[in-house]
Amino acid sequence: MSYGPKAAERIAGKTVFLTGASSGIGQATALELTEAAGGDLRIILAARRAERLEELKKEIEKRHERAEVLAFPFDVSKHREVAKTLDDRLPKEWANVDVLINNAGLVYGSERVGEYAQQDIDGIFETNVLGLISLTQYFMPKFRAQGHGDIVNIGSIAGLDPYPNGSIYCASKAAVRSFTHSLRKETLDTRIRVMEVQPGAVETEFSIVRNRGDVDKAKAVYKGTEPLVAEDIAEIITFNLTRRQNTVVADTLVFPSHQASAAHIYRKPE
Ligand code: NDP
Ligand code: 8X3
Repeated sequence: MSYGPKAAERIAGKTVFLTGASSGIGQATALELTEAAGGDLRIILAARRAERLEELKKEIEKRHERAEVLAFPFDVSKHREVAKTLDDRLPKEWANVDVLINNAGLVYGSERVGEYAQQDIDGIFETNVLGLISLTQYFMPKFRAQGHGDIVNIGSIAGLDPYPNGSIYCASKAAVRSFTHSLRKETLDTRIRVMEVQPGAVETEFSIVRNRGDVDKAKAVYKGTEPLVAEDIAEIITFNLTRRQNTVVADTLVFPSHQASAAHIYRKPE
């Protein structure tokens, strides 16, 4: 896919820190961004599942001899430890990051308020909100010092259009939205670009995690619909990151063509 004549040179040589790289949108973004840079990219793949990261690292290196890839097993939900983990474990030669993609995120269950397990509420907020904030806190002073940096936060239609039985996840994505756009307003006097991408329905492992490993239930969510695939969002993230320095694609709401809001999804009758 071509992102325009200058896209490759705009991303080439950059160092990217990408969370949620072991699956779905993150995995697809790692592949798409490296491709867009013609392989001239340094990318840190962060997620909890180390084997998946190693597999993706091998795949990228097989496709692009020039690419430099660091598999970085990392639990973003341990938000109080983020700064220490990165200081201790991120090799010096990987410390100068140009692009932070806060993509890791999840939801457990579809409960009503009053029925949520505290552990699930904590897990959702620690991953989607507190982890994202801690990573951003960690990189912002570095971005300010180096005079540039791109941050892409993955929000959701759920952050704009809350729905029943999704209160905790919706609230977490509304928090991502507020945090992202406050930060953007704080950086207007810098060359730091802050962007939010808000997908609608994308078929990934997200639904399996939401349905606590029940694959049939996860698949049923998309019955009669044609959801987006991870690569669709990876293309949007890559497009946004390969615009001219003075261009900030601050907000991107992306649906499959038959979806208009969280609840308005056309389903083909059986
Ligand atoms: P996947 O379940 O396929 O991927 C989620 C990724 O997040 C995995 O790589 C997972 O890795 C990582 N992750 C989860 N918890 C942690 C953690 N504690 N520390 C580090 N990494 C973690 O789902 P998607 O690709 O769909 O989700 C990506 C983002 O897109 C999420 O923020 C999600 O909220 C958002 N989104 C998804 C939509 C959809 O319909 N799919 C729609 C709108 C937004 P691991 O388990 O190895 O740690
Ligand atoms: C995931 C999309 O609508 O299931 O963010 O919440 S939705």
